[in-house]
Amino acid sequence: MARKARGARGSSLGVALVGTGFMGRAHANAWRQAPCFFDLAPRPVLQAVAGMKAAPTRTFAERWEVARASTDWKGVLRDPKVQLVDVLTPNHLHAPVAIAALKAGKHVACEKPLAGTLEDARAMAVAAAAARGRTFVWFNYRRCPAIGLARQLVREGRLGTIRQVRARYLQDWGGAATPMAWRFDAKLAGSGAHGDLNAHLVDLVRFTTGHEIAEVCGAIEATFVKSRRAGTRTSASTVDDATLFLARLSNGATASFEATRLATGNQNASQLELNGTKGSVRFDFERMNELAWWDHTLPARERGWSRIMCTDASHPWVGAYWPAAHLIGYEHCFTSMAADIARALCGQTPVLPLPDFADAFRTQCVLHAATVSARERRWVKPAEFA
Ligand code: SOE
Repeated sequence: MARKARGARGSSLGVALVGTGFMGRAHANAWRQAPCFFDLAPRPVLQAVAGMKAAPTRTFAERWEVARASTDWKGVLRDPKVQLVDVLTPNHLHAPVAIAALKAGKHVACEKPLAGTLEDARAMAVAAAAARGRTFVWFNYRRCPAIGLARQLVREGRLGTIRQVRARYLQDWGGAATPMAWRFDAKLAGSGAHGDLNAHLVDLVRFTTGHEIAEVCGAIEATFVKSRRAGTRTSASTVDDATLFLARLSNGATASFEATRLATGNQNASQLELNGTKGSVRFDFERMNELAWWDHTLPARERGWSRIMCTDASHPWVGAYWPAAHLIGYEHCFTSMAADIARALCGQTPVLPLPDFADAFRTQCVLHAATVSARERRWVKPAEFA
């Protein structure tokens, strides 16, 4: 049953960040920018940030104008000025922080993947179902205008029936030269490229096509770099560098997924292609302002790929930013998401649907099914784990 959002206090939405790394900066920027570009009442206000070490957390708070810095995230959850807790920690801490925040009556926005493991993700989904607060998961690429347009075209029937989907997320992390970090430790991250990058792809396929992933097969995972420099020592790198799998969608379409951190020559190539009976679309994050569109209903002599600049005010979120063809970037996806979360919390409809813990748990079941498929070499239905 849908629960009514509790909204925010007065005219501001107090936000606490838990985490100060790359995502800490991306989110601090988003919460600050959102009310500048979008008409938001209540306005998000950064009330607190919790980090591991006092001095860098204080520096973070000064730079991003956060009211209070703390090394005690539990204390931050007790702060009455905080209505929403934004969880930006390594993956193994998503569950304890998010569940405690929900129990404290807060709304929670959590970085993707929902968790490092299926068990943690399930506990988060269960806690969310019982909580008064709303939940959100930062699948930020849903908020690329080109992805939004792809979803709209699919829903308007312009692609006809989706028959094939190709999803690839290719990064190059520099192989063994890259030192040890939490993202290479299975105890902290859960998985490597799979949870980090396939999580985005699975979410994007579900979001754009509107179909669930019914079955997974043919999965393969590989760890090529098995140890990394950690200061003067070496440490075992225990996550996958690449994971690939095949799938069948709930409408019978076929899909392929590939996530890798070792694709030399590719930096942040998150790519999606949907082929339907009436048309196709292609997206590549490295050219994020564009959507390629093939209209198969045209006479054969007129068919060809067209490049749509998704920078018109008629494209999702774009009207809030710059005039046509004045490009937007990575950070705008986060800003648009912060604005949509603020809207959702005061009972307004976000521009396009936001993922919550229940939704992200379905994505986590697909990731888990792929891991089981790779390890047991068999077809697996994600619904088995739901
Ligand atoms: C690193 O692989 C990373 O920052 C991911 O964690 C993000 O989710 C992705 O958007 C960009 O790459």
